[in-house]
Amino acid sequence: MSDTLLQDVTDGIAVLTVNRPEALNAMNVALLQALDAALAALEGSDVRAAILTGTGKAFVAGADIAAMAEMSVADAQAFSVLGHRVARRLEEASFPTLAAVNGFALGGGCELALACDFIYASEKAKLGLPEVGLGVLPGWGGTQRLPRRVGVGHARELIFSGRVIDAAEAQRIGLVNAVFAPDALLDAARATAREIAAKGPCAVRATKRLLLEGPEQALTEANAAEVRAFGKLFGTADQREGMKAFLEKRAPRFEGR
Ligand code: DAK
Repeated sequence: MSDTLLQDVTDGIAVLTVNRPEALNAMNVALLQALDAALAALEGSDVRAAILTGTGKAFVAGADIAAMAEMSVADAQAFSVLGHRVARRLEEASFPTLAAVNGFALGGGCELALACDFIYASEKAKLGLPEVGLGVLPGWGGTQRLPRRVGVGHARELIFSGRVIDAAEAQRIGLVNAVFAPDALLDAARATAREIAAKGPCAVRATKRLLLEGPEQALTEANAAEVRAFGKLFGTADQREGMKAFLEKRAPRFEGR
């Protein structure tokens, strides 16, 4: 783990904290590589939920503009590919990922939050995709994930204007699920992560995949995938334990297999 990315794993919940406050946690290549490696390492571990957050007054204030300013076309493409890979890791992780947006989540920072399964925000959060003001465009999936999250109308307005919105507005349009006092944000994220972690991991994992892949499929195909996934869970110890525990009126002890 690098100094600029802190990691804590407690009781099956990973908290990844971007820790480059002097640059408002702007993402450079080294930081993206550290996040990529950390997320890769969590796969296959017993982690059941992960929280992404930042140190100081920013979640992530975007891709590192100072680093990007000098990039060639080839460098920029490689940077975009790396950012996309990290976003995909958050989105396709075998456990739910939650962005705890503690402050600025701009540009690439907003895009990383959008790649998480859902977003909680502090009352101090500011979110937006201001790239067009820099003469570029959201390069880590923002043009695709923002409309899927908030609808095309809000996405077009935010991306074309580059406007930065506060937490209340972000909640109103469905970009963030809930808003908390700054001191309460991480506790709230952990509490939800604990709720998730207590559920059947095989079921949560299968559900995450259906939710991710379904919108790309025809409804009949997506429903057929749900039927297959539902049946498959009956081959897991989690399903037997979950139902047995209910019938025995006790809490289940899931093993994720
Ligand atoms: N990059 C680098 N440094 C940054 C930064 C960033 N995104 N954001 C802030 N910083 C640095 C500031 O330069 C300053 O450094 P020093 O001057 O102290 O050395 C320090 O963080 C503190 O920032 P401020 O002094 O500006 O703090 P304020 O509270 O006054 O203002 C702010 C906070 C968030 C409003 C302001 O810092 C700001 O506007 N930052 C830029 C936000 C932004 O535009 N973010 C989007 C970045 S563009 C692509 C790949 C990726 C992307 C696009 C294309 N391809 C390759 C296709 C993604 C692009 C982006 O994310």
